[in-house]
Amino acid sequence: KVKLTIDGIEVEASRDSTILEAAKEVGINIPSLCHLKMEGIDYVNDCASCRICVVEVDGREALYPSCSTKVTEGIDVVTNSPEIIHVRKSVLELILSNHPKDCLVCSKSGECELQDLANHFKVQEIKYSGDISTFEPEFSPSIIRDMNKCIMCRRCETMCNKIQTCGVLSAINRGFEAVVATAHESDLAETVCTYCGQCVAVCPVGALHERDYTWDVVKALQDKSKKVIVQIAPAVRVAIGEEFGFAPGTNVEKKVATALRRLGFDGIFDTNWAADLTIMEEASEFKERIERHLGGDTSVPLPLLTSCCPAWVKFIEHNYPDMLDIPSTAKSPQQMFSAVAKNIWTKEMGISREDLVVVSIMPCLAKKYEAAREEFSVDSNRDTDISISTRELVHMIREANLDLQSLPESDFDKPYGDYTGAAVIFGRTGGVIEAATRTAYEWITGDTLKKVDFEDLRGYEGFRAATVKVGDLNVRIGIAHGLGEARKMLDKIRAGEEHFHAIEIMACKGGCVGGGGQPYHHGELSIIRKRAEGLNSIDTSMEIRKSHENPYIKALYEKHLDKPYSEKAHKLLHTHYYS
Ligand code: HC1
Ligand code: SF4
Repeated sequence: KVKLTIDGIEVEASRDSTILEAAKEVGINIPSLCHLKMEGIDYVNDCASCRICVVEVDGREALYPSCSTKVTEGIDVVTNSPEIIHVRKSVLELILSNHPKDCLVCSKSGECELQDLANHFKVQEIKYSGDISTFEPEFSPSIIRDMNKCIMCRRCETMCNKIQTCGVLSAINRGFEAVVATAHESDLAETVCTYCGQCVAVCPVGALHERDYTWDVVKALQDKSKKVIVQIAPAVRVAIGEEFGFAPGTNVEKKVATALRRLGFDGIFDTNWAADLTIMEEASEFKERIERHLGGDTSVPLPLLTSCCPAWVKFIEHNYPDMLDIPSTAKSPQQMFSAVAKNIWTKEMGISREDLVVVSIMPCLAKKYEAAREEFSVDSNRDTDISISTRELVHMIREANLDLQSLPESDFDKPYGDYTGAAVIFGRTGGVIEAATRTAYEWITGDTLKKVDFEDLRGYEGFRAATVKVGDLNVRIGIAHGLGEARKMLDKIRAGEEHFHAIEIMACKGGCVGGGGQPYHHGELSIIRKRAEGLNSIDTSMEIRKSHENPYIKALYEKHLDKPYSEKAHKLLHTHYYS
């Protein structure tokens, strides 16, 4: 520990902390635009590029960036002298001089950290006029990059290269030409970008944002010749409330159901229902693979990798083409739901697939890309027509003058609205594999589980492993969240240093609760954990907590698909991967 003073307050701080961190400990929040540290994970963006966080040390004339200057014994720090405030304001004015002045119509308006600071420092005129950067905005299926708004904070670069290890973004050029670009300045769609959206989640301004499809949903809802149904993902229900004054982790699904009904959807369904269906297929595949393996067939690929996260699917396709035999061929819940809706529900309703529009509400930006993958269309008619993020749904709800706080609760529609506890935990790290284990355990052993909670599979370690006893079998399970952690795991498996029977990978920290389409959490990992705990509470409150006991899933198999992993189930519910 070292002792120092900050703005006249005596502070004790650990030797390796920065001035910015030591000040925060005593309630002094030094502003910054580039600094971002996510507690508990190895994410620190401390390139000190914005210079907003400068402070005075021991009365010296030179100012120091507090985000990258370590505390030392006995120093006297001033964070708020009139000179420093003047410098901060000037830096802001300089940033704004090379920034579009379209705040009112910017996608990030109201959530932009630059806008907040300009307001905070009462910047009321743009002092410096003249040329500004002109870059063409770039559209991908999931993400829009508008580099005119980039302030070169480099958060996206750190996230993409160091945390997600995707290596898509890096800063090039100088002056007005300086920009964060992809290799050869190609479009994102031509790179190895996974659309995980984590760069969007940390961008402080409107340079990176989701491709917004809310207007397509509004148009579909107005088209009286179409039936429009909606599915909501597990992680949405414990995060969307944050935008309407609920604490993170509060389950507001029944209020969301009412909001969706008032928006005019013809069927309010739940991706959770399809998560139960996914488990029927994944657990069957796991049982088959492990039994064949134990029977001596070493050609059976192990481990089985759960297959719901489209960002890691793209990641493994680009980076581990030699390992494409390990993912389960089961489609993701989003795509299973839509395949059932377009192929079975339409028949029951007596309508054509062209007359049905399936909308998904996802915590994820990669789901937009997944929905657009060619294999999920029939004659250009997609299974999932439109995928929007949690944030986009917030906008739709507000535009329609609805407020979740005061809306009454209502239920999801049948038959695709009922789910089990196993389904809802899909939205947090370790949840998919825990759900699959509950079912696979009972199918392999023929016994009823006494305790469905597999505590050993829980936690927030980026890459963790546990051995679960399934009858006489010791099943080794690996879990990774965050693509950098996934890379560590896959490298070890490829090198023969780790052997698992089953693994789960989620591209985002915490799993889907930390998805790139969720309300911004500003690096607060505690918010992501509260959302995950919210899902766990829903699970424990449910009467049925195993996917194979969902009566609506059983009915689907009886009526339309014979049994799990049957030929009919394969045709409708399984997919393939491309190298
Ligand atoms: Fe997810 Fe999934 S859990 S991928 O994390 O398997 O997005 O929430 O919808 O499809 O169910 C996301 C969440 C989501 C799918 C499910
Ligand atoms: Fe990198 Fe993910 Fe952003 Fe793509 S979406 S640029 S992979 S952080």
